[in-house]
Amino acid sequence: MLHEGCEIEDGYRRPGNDLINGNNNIKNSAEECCEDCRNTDRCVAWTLTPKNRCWLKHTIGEKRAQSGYKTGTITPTQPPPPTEAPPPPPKTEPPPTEAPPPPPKTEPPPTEAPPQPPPKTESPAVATMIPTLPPCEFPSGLHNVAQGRPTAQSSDKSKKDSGSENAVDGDFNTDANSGSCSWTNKEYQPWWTVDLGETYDIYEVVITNRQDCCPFRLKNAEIRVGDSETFEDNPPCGMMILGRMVKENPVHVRCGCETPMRGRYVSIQLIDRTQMLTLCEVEVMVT
Ligand SMILES: [Ca+2]
Repeated sequence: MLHEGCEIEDGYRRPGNDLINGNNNIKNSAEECCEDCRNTDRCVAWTLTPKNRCWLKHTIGEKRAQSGYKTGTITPTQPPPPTEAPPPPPKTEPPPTEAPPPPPKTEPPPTEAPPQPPPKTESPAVATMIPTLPPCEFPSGLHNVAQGRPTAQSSDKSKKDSGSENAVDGDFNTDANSGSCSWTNKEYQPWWTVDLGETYDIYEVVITNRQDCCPFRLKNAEIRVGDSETFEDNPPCGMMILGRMVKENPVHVRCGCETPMRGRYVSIQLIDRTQMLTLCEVEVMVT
């Protein structure tokens, strides 16, 4: 049923992991945006910007007041009952009044396939469930254009040499107390941005993470690239920095392989977390 379960929260937006980039998903109303979310697999929340950009999310972030924005979460509809249930066997005792709902399924049931005959030759490796990026050959001549450019961040950690400019000072020292790393206070969804001065074809962002302590604090970092000074309006570059990525140093986040992302502004933000954001060096690799 149209718009069922679409409760609109006017004057709010909702961060969260993007499923659909709103810059490429214009909707004329909050109802349409919500309906789009309901019709999109894995979508659990949506936000419509004042420019009618409909962002679909696969995680539900904390609601934040912002005028002109509309947001909502999706009320899951009950799965339809089986079309033809077999008649219950006669029982003397009455059936239970309400059966517990079935547990939510994250994956569709496997389709029935006939049993495979034993392979005659060596079978190929079984695909792993861990998402991995296919190999990528970047064009030659990639170079960093972030060094020395103007930066900003959500806050400067007090009593530390913590300025946002430390992340583009060309010093790759990984000790956060060395004065070579940007460092915010512990806060909800801290962010850092750099203005590259002009629009570039961006292939990769390389982050030198702190190594003196706590590299895991970079977990759930989302990078965005685009021409909007309001970084949240720019599309995400690659995947969020998750699990094992924070153990690597530097952390490479691919924005595009054959097709780069274009943008003047690059941002890094911790999503759905209250944490400090520390960046010892950020390189933005362009052709
Ligand atoms: Ca540095």
